[in-house]
Amino acid sequence: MVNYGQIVVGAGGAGKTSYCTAVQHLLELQERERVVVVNLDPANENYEYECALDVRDLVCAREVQDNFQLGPNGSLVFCMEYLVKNMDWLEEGLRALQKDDRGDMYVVFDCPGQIELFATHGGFRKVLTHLEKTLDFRFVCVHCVDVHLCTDAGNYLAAILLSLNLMLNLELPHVNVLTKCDMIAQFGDMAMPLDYYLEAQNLSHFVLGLDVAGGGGPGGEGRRRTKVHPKFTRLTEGLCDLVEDYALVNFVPVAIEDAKSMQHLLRTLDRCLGYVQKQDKASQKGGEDLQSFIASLDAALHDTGDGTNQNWQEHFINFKALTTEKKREEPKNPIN
Ligand SMILES: Nc1nc2c(ncn2[C@@H]2O[C@H](COP(=O)(O)OP(=O)(O)OP(=O)(O)O)[C@@H](O)[C@H]2O)c(=O)[nH]1
Ligand SMILES: [Mg+2]
Repeated sequence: MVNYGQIVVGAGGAGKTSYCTAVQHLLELQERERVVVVNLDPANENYEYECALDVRDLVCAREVQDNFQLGPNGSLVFCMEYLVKNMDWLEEGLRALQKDDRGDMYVVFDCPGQIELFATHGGFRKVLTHLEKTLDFRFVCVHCVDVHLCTDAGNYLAAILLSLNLMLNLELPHVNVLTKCDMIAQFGDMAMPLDYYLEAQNLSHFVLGLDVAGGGGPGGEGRRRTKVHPKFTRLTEGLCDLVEDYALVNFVPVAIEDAKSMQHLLRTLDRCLGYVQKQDKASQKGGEDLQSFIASLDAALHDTGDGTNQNWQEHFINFKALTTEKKREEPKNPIN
């Protein structure tokens, strides 16, 4: 039996917890085999998903902070090291979940936003290796990046470098996700079309043509050429070349309320995990409705080709307009 796991990481506030809620919702709608969400963030006190296993039952960041007089970051490092020492707790918890149901498990792991825990700290990789060995897990890393970072060339390059760092440290199949793409309509005219940011190619011209030292605001206003030291320019050029030469980084756009973008991402993750959905559940009661639901999502992906050559920017702008329209239509004080 193989178990499948999404390791959802990303900087603080990138949208990891919201993504976990959305993915649980969509996968349950699709009646996918035994989807569970596990909270691995010892500081996570607000989540809307149904949590099957919570690391805070083992170690809680708030208590660590109070008991050991540590700051918020130090307490998270402590919690991670505590988890590494007690990885049997996680293994047993997952094993217990497995016993409830005989099928394969599909687990979404909601991780802390302190990205150093994954980018430089080696402990988490040990936990993953342990689960791979004992519970036959196949993992994929879902790296969430707030789309807002695209409004600043320097931040965008930093996100790409962080992605490479995570690939090196976690050694997992890796998918970068641009989150909150419904917000791009609010950024006005971005310096480049969304597709450019998704592909992460031909970077030098963009990054060096703009203010790499920061200051570029949404919509491009405030962007300016600043005089930077030639050494800094060469370093930036070198980093851009590195990213382009290896072509390891690209992004998948997502807005959690947009089923089409979520389905597109899930298809990508399925390919990385080697996941094939069993048909038996779907063919039971309600199977036809379910199949047509999935088919309609897939059809939406395929309406302009293979689902990857779409104009996502336009799609998200239309999506935003549609949801705003819908909200306006809803009565402010509904009378029951
Ligand atoms: N518009 C929009 N907002 C989103 C989306 N995804 C997340 N958000 C918002 O982004 C904010 C942060 O989301 P979280 O899910 O808490 O982010 P996180 O990465 O788990 O944050 P930490 O756990 O604190 O690191 C929340 O206000 C969410 O409502 C999205 O697709 N669209
Ligand atoms: Mg979170």
